[in-house]
Order: sequence, then C-alpha cells, then structure tokens
Amino acid sequence: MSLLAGKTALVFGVANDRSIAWGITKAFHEQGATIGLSYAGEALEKRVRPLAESIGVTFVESCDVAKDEDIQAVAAKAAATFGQVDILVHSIGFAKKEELSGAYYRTSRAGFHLAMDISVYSFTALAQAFQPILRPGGALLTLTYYGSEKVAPNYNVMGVAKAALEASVRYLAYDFGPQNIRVNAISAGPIRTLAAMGVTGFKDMYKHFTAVAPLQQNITPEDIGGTAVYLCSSLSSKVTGEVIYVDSGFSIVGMPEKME
Ligand code: NAD
Ligand code: 0WE
Repeated sequence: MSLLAGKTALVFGVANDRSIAWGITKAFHEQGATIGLSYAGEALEKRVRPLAESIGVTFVESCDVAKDEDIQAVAAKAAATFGQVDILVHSIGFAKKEELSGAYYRTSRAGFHLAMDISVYSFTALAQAFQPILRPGGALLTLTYYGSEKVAPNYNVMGVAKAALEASVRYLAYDFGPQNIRVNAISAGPIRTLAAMGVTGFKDMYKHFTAVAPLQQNITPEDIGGTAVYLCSSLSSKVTGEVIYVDSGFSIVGMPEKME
C-alpha cells in the first residue's frame, strides 16, 4: 500500500533515531512520500544527515523555530525545491529543565514565555509561513501529551503549553478548513526519547503506565508513525481539529485496579 504516494511531507523535530519525528518519517517513507527534514540547529546536523541519507532524503535544513527568519528561509527553500507541500509535521517541544520539576506555581515569566514560544507558537508560525504553498487535501500534524488535560507531576509549564497547543489545533483547523487542509494532533503516551531522558520520575512513570494502560504496553515512535500516516493521508479525509490518543488506552482509565 502506498498511502502517501505523490505527497510531499516536511517533518520538523528529528534529533536522533529515537525521536518521534523519526518514527513518523520512517512510516511516511514506507508509504511512498517525498520527505524533507528540518532540525533545530547546526549542532544536530551530524545526527540528522546520516538518518536522512539512510532513506534517500536530500532536503535537510536547519531551522530554529524561535527565529522568524529561519522559518521564512525553510519555507522559501521548500517552495524552490518542491513547489507545493502536502504535509507538515511539528514534533517540537521545549521548556527549561528547571521548570520541569517542583511546583508549577514557581514557573518564571521567562520560562513560561520560552515554553510557549517553542512548544506552541512555533506550530502557528509554521502554518503561517507555509500557508501559501500548502496543497489542498494536505494536513498539518503536531504532538501533544495528556499533561495538557490532567496534572502530570513535574510536567508543569509544558502541560499548560500543550493545552494551548491543542487549542491552536482547533483554531488552525477552522482557518485552514476552507482550503481543504486538515489540522490534528496525536497525544502520545510516554516514550523514551531525548526529551524524556533525565526527566524527574520518568522511569517510574514509564512502569506505572504499563500497569494502568489497558493494552499493558509502552508506546514506540513506530506506533505514532502509523497514526500519523492515517492523519496525513486520505484515510482520515474528514477528520480535522482532533486530538487522537496513541496511549495504549491509558487516558480512558479513571481508577487503577491496583497500585504498585
Ligand atoms: P525529541 O527530543 O526527539 O524531539 C524534540 C525535538 O524538538 C528535537 O528534535 C529538538 O531539536 C526540537 N526542538 C527543540 N527546540 C527547538 C527549536 N528552538 N527549534 C527547532 N526544533 C527544536 O523528543 P520527542 O519525545 O520525540 O518529542 C517530540 C514531540 O513529542 C514534542 O512535542 C513532545 O512534547 C511530544 N511528546 C513526547 C512524548 C514522550 O514521552 N517522549 C509524549 C507525548 C508528546
Ligand atoms: O513533552 C514531553 C517532553 C517535554 C520536554 C522535556 C525536556 C527535558 C529536557 C520539554 N523540554 C525539556 N527540556 C529539557 O531541558 N514529554 C511528554 C515527555 C515528558 O516530559 C516530562 C514528562 C513526560 C511524560 C517532564 C515531566 C514529567 C513528565
């Protein structure tokens, strides 16, 4: 099956081979998409370029989403290389490490702004910059987490940012609907990626997750890739403004059977 044949996808947020963005990229590649990759800054190039080469991707561009000029530059390069783009994946989030432990009320003004800028505004900024070259029938996709809805201890300002990101998905879906461009989010269960390493209590949470989730299995970037293919292909042609959970069912459980 080639669900994405003839489609061009730009994926933002590959840091290494454990990144959710890389799981999505591999799934898109398997479905015949033409792919472009964008990474956060020159320091990551030595990791991202070999990954890109392993699947024959030649469009590999640095873009710090905190910089409007970087975003404008990738959009211009994408226009020159591909003409139009069908799919944009935003798999980016960041907060200062010190904001991700302790009490949420201690969040600094600067820490709040940074988390909102990188984790929320950047999705809107990409939508804005790529709007002129998005092909009707296309799709925008971002990644979120359950800490937007319920308190996940230590997730703190990222939880507030993800709530705003999910609201952005709905507003963007409304704006882009008339262009026949769909906008959705995947809410992923915990995955051991770079962004999850060194997070206070991640190991315990990872174990607790399989004890509570109906499917009793942890989530992989490949699991996310499958749902990303669905959300960016015509299989989901009338689905927009949604947050789809890929979490082994964790979020439907209101009362764990046993505490361990
Ligand atoms: P990751 O570290 O592999 O990916 C995060 C990416 O954000 C990195 O590639 C990093 O370079 C990029 N980034 C950070 N600041 C940037 C900037 N200024 N400009 C451009 N890129 C920047 O980790 P991941 O877990 O794959 O995270 C991807 C997305 O998935 C994030 O939005 C994260 O919040 C979300 N998510 C992760 C989990 C999890 O448990 N790992 C669960 C649910 C949602
Ligand atoms: O969205 C995320 C990762 C968010 C994240 C992680 C870091 C760690 C390193 C954002 N910024 C940074 N900045 C750093 O310096 N997840 C869903 C994974 C995650 O992160 C948590 C979690 C979970 C789950 C942080 C605290 C509690 C739970």
